[in-house]
Amino acid sequence: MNENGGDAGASGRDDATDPLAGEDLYRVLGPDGSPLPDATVPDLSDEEFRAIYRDLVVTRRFDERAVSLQRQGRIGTYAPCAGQEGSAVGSTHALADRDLISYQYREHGAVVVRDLLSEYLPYWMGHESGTEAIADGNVFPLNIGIAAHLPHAVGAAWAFDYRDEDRVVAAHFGDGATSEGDFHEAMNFAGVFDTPTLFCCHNNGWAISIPESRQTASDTFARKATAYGFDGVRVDGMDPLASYAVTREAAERARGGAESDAVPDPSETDDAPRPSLVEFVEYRFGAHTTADDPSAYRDPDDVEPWRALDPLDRMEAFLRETGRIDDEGVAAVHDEADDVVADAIDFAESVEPDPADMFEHAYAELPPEVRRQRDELLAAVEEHGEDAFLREE
Ligand SMILES: Cc1ncc(C[n+]2csc(CCOP(=O)(O)OP(=O)(O)O)c2C)c(N)n1
Ligand SMILES: [Mg+2]
Repeated sequence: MNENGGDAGASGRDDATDPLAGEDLYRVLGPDGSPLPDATVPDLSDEEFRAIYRDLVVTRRFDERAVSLQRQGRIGTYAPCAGQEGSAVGSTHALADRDLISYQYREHGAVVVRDLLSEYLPYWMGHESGTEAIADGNVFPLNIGIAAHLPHAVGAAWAFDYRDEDRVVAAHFGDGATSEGDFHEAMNFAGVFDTPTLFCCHNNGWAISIPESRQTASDTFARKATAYGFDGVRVDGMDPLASYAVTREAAERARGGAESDAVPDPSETDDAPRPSLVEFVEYRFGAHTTADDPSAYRDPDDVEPWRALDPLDRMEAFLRETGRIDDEGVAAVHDEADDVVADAIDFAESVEPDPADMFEHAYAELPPEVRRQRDELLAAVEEHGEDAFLREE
């Protein structure tokens, strides 16, 4: 026991610096980035480990710049992800490029792994092209209507199965989304029809100002899978390697095999394809969105303990400790991240939107009333040019 009454963490660190100490969840790295004594480190090449770190750093840099761009009026409302990069990046590295990602609005790391930052950033500037382009990288447009994407994600997974395509769908959503009917309908359908779906629940403790304790009376979100007849697993979502291992295992199960023994699989039955629920336990360091002030509902001091689990620091420490990166390598990754994000911003700011785009993508054929509105807009642009959009003083 230490002076705070807790046992020292398995990493040798004091529990007081580990908000997940004592939690029953899957971990590879301790808070200080050292592999835990009994952990199985995923069998990846040096390049793959470094690529995970690089994507974490790019995602963090993107996040910092996006918040700054919003403050300058250069993008619209933005949902920061700092603190949650480990789960989005680690889980996406565990998928094949052909696998589909369907996400809420905070898992930007998945888009970074798919190398789609330039294509994606225009979305946050209000350009429809930002959602259209990422579809080419097997990423569904992000979804703000909470949980509404989950039945679609299950439908896509069912279609892959039906067509005998070896593809799975990783559907990301928050703890708050689990209170929506769509979540339950999607989980139920996936369980009954064995769709190759990975339900990735990002439990960051909050749904805007609603704490986890008011979201559910279940002791964990992972447990909810039991009611639908498949497995749920809890993982440290701020540990990129644990997030990788658990997603890898879930993807293999969804494909109808369970080759990896990295994560204990309580079912261990046959090789029938099965969906899974993965609860990534994590924390958002910043505001819900740039329109939110978290000090209205949480004590800023509550955030500090979670910074000890920063996924970037842990991955960097792991790479250093295992001789996979040095000061020079770390500096090079940061320089590259600065450049990648700066290029994405330059690209996004060069997009010249066509106002008529706002009528695209919702309907294959425009209903008469919407067509009339589009024609009116086009006529106004024709007559007044850009001035058609200026408000009269
Ligand atoms: C159907 C629906 N209801 C309410 C909202 C308003 N809303 C936006 S974000 C949010 C909280 C979602 O919390 P969670 O699923 O935990 O995701 P997080 O923001 O924490 O990543 C709510 C209620 C919405 N967008 N859609
Ligand atoms: Mg949440």
